[in-house]
Amino acid sequence: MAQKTTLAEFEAVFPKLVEDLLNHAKEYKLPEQFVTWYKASLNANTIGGKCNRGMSVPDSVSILLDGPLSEEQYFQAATLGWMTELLQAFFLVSDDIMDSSITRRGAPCWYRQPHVGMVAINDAFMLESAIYTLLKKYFRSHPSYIELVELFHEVTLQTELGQLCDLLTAPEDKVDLDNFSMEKYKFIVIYKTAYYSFYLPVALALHHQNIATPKNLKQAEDILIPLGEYFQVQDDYLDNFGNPEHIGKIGTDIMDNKCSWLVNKALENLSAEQRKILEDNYGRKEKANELVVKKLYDDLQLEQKYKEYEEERVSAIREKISKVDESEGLKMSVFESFLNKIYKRSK
Ligand code: DMA
Ligand code: MG
Ligand code: MG
Ligand code: MG
Repeated sequence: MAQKTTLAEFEAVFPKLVEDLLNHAKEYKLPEQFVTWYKASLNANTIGGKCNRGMSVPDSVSILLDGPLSEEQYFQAATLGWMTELLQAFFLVSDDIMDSSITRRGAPCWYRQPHVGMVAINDAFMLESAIYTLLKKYFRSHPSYIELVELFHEVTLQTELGQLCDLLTAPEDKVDLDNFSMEKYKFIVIYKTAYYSFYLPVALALHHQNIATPKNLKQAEDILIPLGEYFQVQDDYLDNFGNPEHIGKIGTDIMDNKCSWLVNKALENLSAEQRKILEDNYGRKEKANELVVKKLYDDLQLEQKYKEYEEERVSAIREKISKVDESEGLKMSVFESFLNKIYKRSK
């Protein structure tokens, strides 16, 4: 029987990894003051989230092995999980600067904390480097070492391509609703979110178990990309309809002129008059404009439309999961477990 990890168990691994990273920096004779800074950045930016991505690595490995993990297996799988969380930390620190966000995980975004400012950009790079330091330390002699390195590199590029499209579709100085479409939306979210959040943890688990065959990787991608797309639609829904205290961040998509799921859904359902209202108020920096758009979203019953979308997507994904071919060691429950973590999430 597979065993599910707990957040406490997973978080208990992190201090050892921080120690490894700091020791590595100390080998370069990094002065103590900067070691302290690196430590603060690692802890502030990597800890405190839900760790859905990270915990999915040990959870998936346990499902693949169909049994509880030994201490050594758990440490290895959790270390790979923490690398996905470091990648996430790197993206979030940068994303919050690019999106001019205010809060993250219930605290001011890292770049907005006292004495941090644009040092956050370099901190983001260091969070990324930490992945490769840990990979080398713990997986240098793993038969899939180079595949692991390449996987992180490729998924990073995919995410950056998604972020590029996300940003260029949302110019700060020019609102053009014709620029948005569900087709463009789909591309943006698959790249900026689905690969690193969903494909990566499962691909890591497959490599860890040496069963990352082309067929298994392809099956994983075919399910996890739509799952990741659904996850980002939830994120966009929560940006407007979620409770900031509960989700730990204040939504910025309307003011940021984002090609969000909600604005695309609105565009499918607008009267000419409502389109004019949207044009005049979307992507503006004033709270009053944002409120007009929020009101429009309510008038268009987007909350209801989101709920319909959710049910439709989830049944389609469940259908796909039921068709997984397990002959090369992959298991349907890897995907069921991941889906259950996010279905109807409110944060
Ligand atoms: C998230 O997009 C994508 C990445 C790569 C962090 P987002 O800006 O909607 O995320 P959030 O709502 O968490 O700022
Ligand atoms: Mg953001
Ligand atoms: Mg963003
Ligand atoms: Mg968002």
